[in-house]
Amino acid sequence: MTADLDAYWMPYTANRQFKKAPRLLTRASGMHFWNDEGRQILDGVAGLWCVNAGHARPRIVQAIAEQAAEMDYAPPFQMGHPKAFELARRVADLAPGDMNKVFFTNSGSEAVETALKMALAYHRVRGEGQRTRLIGRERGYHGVNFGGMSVGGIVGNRKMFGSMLGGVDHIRHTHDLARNAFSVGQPANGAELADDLERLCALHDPSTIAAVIVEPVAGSTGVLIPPQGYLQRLREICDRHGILLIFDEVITGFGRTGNPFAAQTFGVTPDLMSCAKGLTNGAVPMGAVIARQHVYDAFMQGPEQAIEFAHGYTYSAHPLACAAGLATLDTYEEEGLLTRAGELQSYLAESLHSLKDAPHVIDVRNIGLVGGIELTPRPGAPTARAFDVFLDCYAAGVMVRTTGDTVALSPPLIISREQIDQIVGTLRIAIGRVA
Ligand code: PXG
Ligand code: PLP
Repeated sequence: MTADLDAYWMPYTANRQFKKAPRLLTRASGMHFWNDEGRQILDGVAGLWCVNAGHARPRIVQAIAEQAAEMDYAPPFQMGHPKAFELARRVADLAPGDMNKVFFTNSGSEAVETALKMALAYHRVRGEGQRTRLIGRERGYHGVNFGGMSVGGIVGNRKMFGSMLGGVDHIRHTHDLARNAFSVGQPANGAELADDLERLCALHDPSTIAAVIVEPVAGSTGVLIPPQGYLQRLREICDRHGILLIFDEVITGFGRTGNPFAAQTFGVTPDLMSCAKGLTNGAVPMGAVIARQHVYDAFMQGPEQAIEFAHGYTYSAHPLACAAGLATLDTYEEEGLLTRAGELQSYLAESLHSLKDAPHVIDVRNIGLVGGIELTPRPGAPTARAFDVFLDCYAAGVMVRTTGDTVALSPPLIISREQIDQIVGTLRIAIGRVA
């Protein structure tokens, strides 16, 4: 097949380089993709952190097909359909504590925008409308829309796009190679970095701060695992000052760290959580914000005919997405996938940390079924070495992902031990081969 590649402006892609040597995927099943030459590729990244149950699971495929025939679309404003309520219930039942209200979006980016707007409106309906400031973290990734980009902290995603949202500030990131390199699981050092939020409280006054948003495990920036005690300390500071805590669980949600949500893995309950990706196993775009009861309750006042939260998307709770979500949660439950990362975590850790002595490797990080291998940048050409590792692995039939000079792994939760060996073995050869 020689497709005309010209018209498609590809997202987050080196378009000219790609179109000279395209990598076209044409089929997927279980743990594998196949490309346009019929070559099989082991998926080490669950597509893009989303296909947690593996590809083209029959139950999910069938649910989508049946729903498309039964009711393709239903308007979500002032109307409902049964599967939206059922999926919200099922998601709420997986979430920790009293996080039991679910607002649907169509992506992680939209979930983030929704959570930030909920936080601002929450304070306003409670008579604290002066809390307008949003706090993110350096190196954070919260999608690509204006709010998420503004609270995000990856310079390459920000620098081209003007002044962004006003009234945003950032706490320090937690990456600390000097103290924490090659930590297995959560690093021991760095809980005190959460105190950086106190610095911003002192600078701006806490009464001006609406919310703090962090990824429990930062994925996009290169897999940063929270230091022991760090998230607890962030929660305490938020509580002390009446600030809402938002966990962006777009990659950590739905089993990635060994529990339905990372909030449960780390024992810290936020006020709002954004999620997406694994919610529908990546099969139909969908995201969600999960809110604690007190957040929802704050909105439920005033006249009953009034719309409480002036926000929503044409495709919120889309029937195909809801059908895919329900079939996905059934699949996770039947196969015990939401806790499987916990069972495989030590196997993955041991396998990954064996790369410690490979050339260029300056750190190995892991939690659940997430791995990060950080390489020394090639002098004068940051990111090039890791990208060459990616290309080498792809040629050898394994798909990994790179961001900066870190190779990231996040395989489907159905992965076998042999397939972990295959990924790490392929990586070892690739890392040895690149200059
Ligand atoms: N928040 C977090 C924490 C994410 O990881 C988003 C929001 C945005 O979701 P959508 O569905 O709008 O893309 C994400 C997405 C990578 C990578 O290389 C990760 C994401 C997206 C693209 C690349 O790790 N995560
Ligand atoms: N732009 C215009 C002109 C619209 O009419 C709408 C929705 O009605 C949107 C943007 C938002 O689209 P969506 O609800 O799919 O996010």
